[in-house]
Amino acid sequence: MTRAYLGLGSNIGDKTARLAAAVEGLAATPGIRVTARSSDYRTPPWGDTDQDWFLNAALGVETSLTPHDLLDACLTVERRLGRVRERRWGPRVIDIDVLSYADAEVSDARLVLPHRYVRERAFVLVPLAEIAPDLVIGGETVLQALDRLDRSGIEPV
Ligand code: PH2
Ligand code: MG
Ligand code: MG
Repeated sequence: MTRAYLGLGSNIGDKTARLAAAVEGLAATPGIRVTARSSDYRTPPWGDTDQDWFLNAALGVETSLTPHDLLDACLTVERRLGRVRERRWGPRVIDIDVLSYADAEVSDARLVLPHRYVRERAFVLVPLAEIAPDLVIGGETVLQALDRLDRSGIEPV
């Protein structure tokens, strides 16, 4: 079993229900055991700021899946919850990103691990810091990376 971390986000419709359903869907997937779940955080939209606020959360999982199979499991749950891929960084009913997978370094057309932007985004690191403050990503801990970021407007709900 390998420890991995996932980032969840939603900014359309019933965000709380979407995150809960995503956690349930992941937990019901063979080869994935959810071992930690952060609170849900209300976060200002990042990147494309002309959209509704997001609800974000982080999960710790133990998995027997490969990194790419874990990604596919996340995409399957997204699709089941009605995700339609539209504009990059735009609104979405559910987004499930693989943030890290043990010490794996992956970089191909489908998957980059650790996640390309994990250390630059407070909406990812604030929830992650709740469940894994000392997790090392890119040579620094989650808390160290978070120290550099503006976390204003991010509140647990
Ligand atoms: N996801 C994005 C783009 N912007 N902003 C917040 N606050 N939370 C997100 O999950 C998010 C975002 C694309 O994945
Ligand atoms: Mg995604
Ligand atoms: Mg994302």
